Amino acid sequence: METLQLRIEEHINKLSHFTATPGKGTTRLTYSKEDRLARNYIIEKMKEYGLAVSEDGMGNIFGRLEGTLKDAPSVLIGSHFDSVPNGGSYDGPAGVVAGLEVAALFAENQLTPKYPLEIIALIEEEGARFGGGLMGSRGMTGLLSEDDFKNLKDQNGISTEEAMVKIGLDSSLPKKRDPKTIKAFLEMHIEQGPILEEKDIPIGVVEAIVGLTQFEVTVEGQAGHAGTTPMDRRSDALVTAAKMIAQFPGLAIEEGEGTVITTGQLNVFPNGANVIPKKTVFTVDIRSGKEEHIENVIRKLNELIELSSTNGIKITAEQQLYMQPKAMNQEIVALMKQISSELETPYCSINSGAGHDAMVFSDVTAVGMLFIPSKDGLSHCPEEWSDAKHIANAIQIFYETAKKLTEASSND
Ligand code: HGY
Ligand code: MN
Ligand code: MN
Repeated sequence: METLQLRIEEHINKLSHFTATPGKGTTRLTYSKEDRLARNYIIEKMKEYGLAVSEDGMGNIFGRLEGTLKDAPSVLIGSHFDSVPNGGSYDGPAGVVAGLEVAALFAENQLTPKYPLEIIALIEEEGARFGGGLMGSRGMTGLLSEDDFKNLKDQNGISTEEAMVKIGLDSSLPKKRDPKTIKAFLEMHIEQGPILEEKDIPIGVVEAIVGLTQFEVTVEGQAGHAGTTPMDRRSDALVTAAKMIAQFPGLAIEEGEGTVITTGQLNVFPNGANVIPKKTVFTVDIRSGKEEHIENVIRKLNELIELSSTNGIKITAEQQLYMQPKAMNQEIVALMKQISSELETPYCSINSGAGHDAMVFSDVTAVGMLFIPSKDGLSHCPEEWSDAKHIANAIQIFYETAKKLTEASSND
């Protein structure tokens, strides 16, 4: 197997060890000790590949290859390196590895870019620790303000800044980045669905990313004794939540056109087998290719909240994230399709049902995204797997794309 694929497998394998749940998938929460171990590895590789390393005030990692043009905007290539709980080894890290290996190819071929090349490893894309998600890119583009960042706390009440200090990060560093310093952002990601594998096509050129919103809903009732409280005298927060959640799939199916809705998190308080639940907190994740469908489902969710707030039950909903559907930059899409053809790598156009940092950066710069096949279409689970040869395909396409976008030339 060629050395590039071996290096890719080595990177993925090494990063997959930095997990809080060994043997049960990747659990790498932002600013955890597993974050620190993965960060050390990424920084070590950036330095090995000749990049100048820096971190910003949220802990995003940048590996920079200086360009010959003074004060020129950079071409960024990368993805995130946090994970969902018990997730896979490729969601995020595959894109960071792709960036690292493009930098390695620049070094191997002694290329000097006119526009700087920056490899980027982003934090808290999944939102598994602080909620919402896309935190690293939203902080860089100003979509997440300094105050909002500081006010974020995890489920144990630990703030972002406290957690950063614990792993030696400096939250006083700048967070928002001047959009004029970015020329383009390229992200490679696993498809996380079945399309490319079923079509047996190694590369998906992403045309658009669905819009998405996330809510945290809190249902408050009255705790009580499971044995002595008559059924007609209860304000049961879990029964109310369950009745609401059972109706969510119908809202998305009614909306149609690929609209989806998911409750991934549900916490019960005080969570005693013989205690009527006083409070439940659950998440609602709504996505669609068209914004009108998202807005319709939000309206129906609010109507359901209204209807369910009876018999001593109080319900509040906090919107943690709202992103409109985003189209990728058509010039970069066309360039990557042309390069794929020149490299004789089959490709197809594809849309993303998953959210990505690329959708945030598309507000401020030209963005391009490539997908590679996911085995059995699985992701966000330990079974997640992609072939190193597919990652190598994407690296070759990004390498040629980055050469053009940075106007690199060989200095031999
Ligand atoms: O939820 C998503 O679409 C992504 O995995 N953060
Ligand atoms: Mn993910
Ligand atoms: Mn991801």
